[in-house]
Amino acid sequence: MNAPLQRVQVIDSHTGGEPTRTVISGGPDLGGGTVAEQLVVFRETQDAFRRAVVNEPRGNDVIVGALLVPPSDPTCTAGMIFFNNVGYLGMCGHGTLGVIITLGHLGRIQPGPLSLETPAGMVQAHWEGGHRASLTNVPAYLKAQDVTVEVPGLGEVTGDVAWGGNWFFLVTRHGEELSRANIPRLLEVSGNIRQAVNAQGHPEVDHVELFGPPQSGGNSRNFVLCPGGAYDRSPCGTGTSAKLASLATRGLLEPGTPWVQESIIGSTFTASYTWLDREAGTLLPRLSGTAHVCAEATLLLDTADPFCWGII
Ligand code: PYC
Repeated sequence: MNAPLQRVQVIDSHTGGEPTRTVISGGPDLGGGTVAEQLVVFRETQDAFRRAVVNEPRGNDVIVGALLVPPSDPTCTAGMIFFNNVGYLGMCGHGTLGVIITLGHLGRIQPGPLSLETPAGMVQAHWEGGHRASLTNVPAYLKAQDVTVEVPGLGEVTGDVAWGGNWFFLVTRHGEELSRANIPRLLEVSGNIRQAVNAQGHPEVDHVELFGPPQSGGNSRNFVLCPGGAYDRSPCGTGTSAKLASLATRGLLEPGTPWVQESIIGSTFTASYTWLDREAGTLLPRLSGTAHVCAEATLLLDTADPFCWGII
């Protein structure tokens, strides 16, 4: 007799074009504890589930998964573990906005404030009702300013290493045009930059963010290379937070002043910050953006399927 199918209920949303697949039931029991502890169990014992949800044939390289888990802090509405085609994210800004809009769609939250627990820490958020939500991210900071690396085919490239919930290398002077037509070239260039940054003293960096002039009335346009080789269709919440850390530390943006970050496809996040500890250079980024639900689905996991656990 065939083994019964495992049914996994998901809601797909997109935040400024960047997809989030939220697992609302049928996921693994990770045994409780903090969300950081549950991530360890997920990674060590249930990694096949990650692949089954976001990799082909059910998913693709762009989708970020969000597993809802019990929070350890009773004041939190939910815990969230974000994952992608190659692993796990400490935090995800677009994903958090997607989860909030999904929870609203399910009737599990009312407009107003809510707290969410992630492996990188607590996130305070606010659902406006409808499609707009905002969040105060985990603390961001600039780790290393003006790091110069030698990139094969490009020469010397200088950027900042910053944390915004994930690690970023932020580059303003790169000589590339930030347009959709140029995306294949931007993927190649940013991939080469990441390799050079990793090899030259910063193995933690897994996202590369290129900046250019605004094209839709914002302050700046970006292109963000994600860990699994896809580019972020949204302006990247953690990347925008890292950018705020860079601007704030350089004295280029005052606390509370809005910074409108455009993505490579023209979607926007509005961001600002307050200092958490000015001496230590840590700040609290606040981000606001819109997300839309676009599918309710049941994934079927059939262990007789040779690609049940995703194409690696
Ligand atoms: O919005 O933080 C973000 C994010 C990280 C990777 C893709 N999006």
